[in-house]
Amino acid sequence: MKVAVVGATGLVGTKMLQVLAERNFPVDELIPVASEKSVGKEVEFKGKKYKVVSMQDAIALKPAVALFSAGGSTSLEWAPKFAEAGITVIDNSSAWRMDPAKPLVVPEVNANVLSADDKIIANPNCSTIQMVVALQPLHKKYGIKRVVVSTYQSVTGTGKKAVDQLNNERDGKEGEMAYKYPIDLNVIPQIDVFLDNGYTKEEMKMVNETKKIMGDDSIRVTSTTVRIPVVGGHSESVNIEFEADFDLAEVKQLLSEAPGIVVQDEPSQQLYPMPLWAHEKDEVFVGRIRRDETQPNTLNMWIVSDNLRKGAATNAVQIAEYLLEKGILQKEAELSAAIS
Ligand code: 11C
Repeated sequence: MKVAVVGATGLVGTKMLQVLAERNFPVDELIPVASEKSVGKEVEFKGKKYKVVSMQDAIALKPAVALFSAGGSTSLEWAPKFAEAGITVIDNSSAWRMDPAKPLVVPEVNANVLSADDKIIANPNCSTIQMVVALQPLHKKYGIKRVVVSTYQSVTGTGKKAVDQLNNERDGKEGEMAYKYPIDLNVIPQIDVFLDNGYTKEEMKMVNETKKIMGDDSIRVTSTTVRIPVVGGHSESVNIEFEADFDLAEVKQLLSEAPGIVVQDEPSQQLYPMPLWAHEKDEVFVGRIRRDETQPNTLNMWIVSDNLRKGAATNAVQIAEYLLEKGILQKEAELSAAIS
């Protein structure tokens, strides 16, 4: 099948190519797409070189699916054009996430909302994805009332410019600043811009996207999102209040049996999730699972995942895999082959 990756030269786009190859997604022809200044450059996929093409050329090539990671404004402009041409778009930007007519999907949680009619499917924010994967099995069993989350987010969430800033600071070199402040040897309690309510956009994404993905507006979420000088993944300290009481051993059991989760929780061995270990892995790692002793029915845990993989590329590819498994993408591929 023909697969387009829009934003193929960026950090997430590059990871999408890597994940498509690793998971053996059936790509017969790759169509790498990027901004005009990258058209003609080459990207490598499974040992073959492919030339980067423009948006318009990509549509004319009629891929069955296009994985977009090219920013919100590009998505707003181009995703509908791809969709009108019958191409299923899986979009990693925030452009369509809260559109009630577009599904926002984490396959372990709500793949069931997808249907053949969905031509633009939104991939959630990285810090939301890893949290809902871990919340879902517990919500099903005990009912979540309220979540208090604080994040410790990798600079890779900002993009290459931020990774360069961190490396330059470590090497004592001058360079472009992705952040207003130094990030090495620092912690910045701001991710994305501030909104009128005093929260950042990243914090409100965690609040609103969680409710939409979990299909439950009654879940109350409050969030503080923080950037730290790390590259391997995002970490989250999460405090969860349930409707019903829980058994701690059962919580650990539910998490360890849930899809996409690895429990790393052995205090006696000092075993807990860390970005150092989560880096380049597809799973969501959960540890430090313990009762909040200050109020009933409340749990604390620590969640870590590679934000470029499960938080972006892997989740997008898993959505494509689900569509393939359900026979939705094959039909589209056959249709576009018949048209061209
Ligand atoms: C960060 N979570 O770590 C952001 C990056 O809405 O997809 C992803 C932004 C998004 O900075």
